[in-house]
Amino acid sequence: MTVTHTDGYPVVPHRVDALLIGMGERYDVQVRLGDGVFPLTAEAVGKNATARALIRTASGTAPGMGLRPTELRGQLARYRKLRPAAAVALPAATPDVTHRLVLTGGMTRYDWGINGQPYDQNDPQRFLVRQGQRVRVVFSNATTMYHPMHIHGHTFQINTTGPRKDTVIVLPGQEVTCDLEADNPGQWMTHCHNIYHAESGMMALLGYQA
Ligand SMILES: [Cu+2]
Repeated sequence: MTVTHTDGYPVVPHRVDALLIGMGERYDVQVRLGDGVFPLTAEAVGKNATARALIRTASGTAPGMGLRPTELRGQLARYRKLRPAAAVALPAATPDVTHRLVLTGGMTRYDWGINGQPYDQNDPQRFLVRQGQRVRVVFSNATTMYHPMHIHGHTFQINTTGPRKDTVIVLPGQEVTCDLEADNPGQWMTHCHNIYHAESGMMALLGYQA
C-alpha cells in the first residue's frame, strides 16, 4: 500500500502495510490488487473489535469474518517517515510565537481539557496569534488515551519537516509540533476530534488579535 496524500496534501509516495488513523484524519493510498475478493479491515485500537468491507475484482469466496490481515501487524505509516511533496512544504522559518497545549484529563473523571482547563463557552481559553505570524502549536499528550487534534481554519506541517495535515493524532506521552501560517483571521476552534472528548472540554480557541 502506497500513501500518496495526508488530509488531502500530497506526500512523497511511501510504502506501508497499514495506517494508524484517528477521527478526522484522511489518507489517500494506492494498492494493487490481483483477481479475487479482498478484505479492507479496520481494527479499533485497545478494543477487540473490527469493521470490514470487501473489495471484489473478480469472482471468489469472501474470507471469514475473523480474518485479521497480517498487514495490520506490519509496518505502520509513521509521521516521521512521511515527507510532504515539495509544492506543499512550508518554507523553513523560526516561529514568531509558540503555544503549548497540554492535553489533560482522564476516563474516570471524564474531565478532558487543555492545560488542565475544560472549554468554557462564556470565557474560552484563547491562544493568541497575529496575522502574518509563523505559529507553532505544540500538542503534548499527558493522558493515557489517543487524541486526534484538529485546528480549524488552517493546515499545518508536523514536526518541522513532516507531512502537511489538518488533524494530527497525538499518542499517550507524545508531543507533536504543528507549524502554520497565520493567514486566516478569526477565532478558530482547536479540539480533539473524538467529539465526546471535545464536548467534555478538550477544546480551545486559536484567536487572532486585531
Ligand atoms: Cu481526545
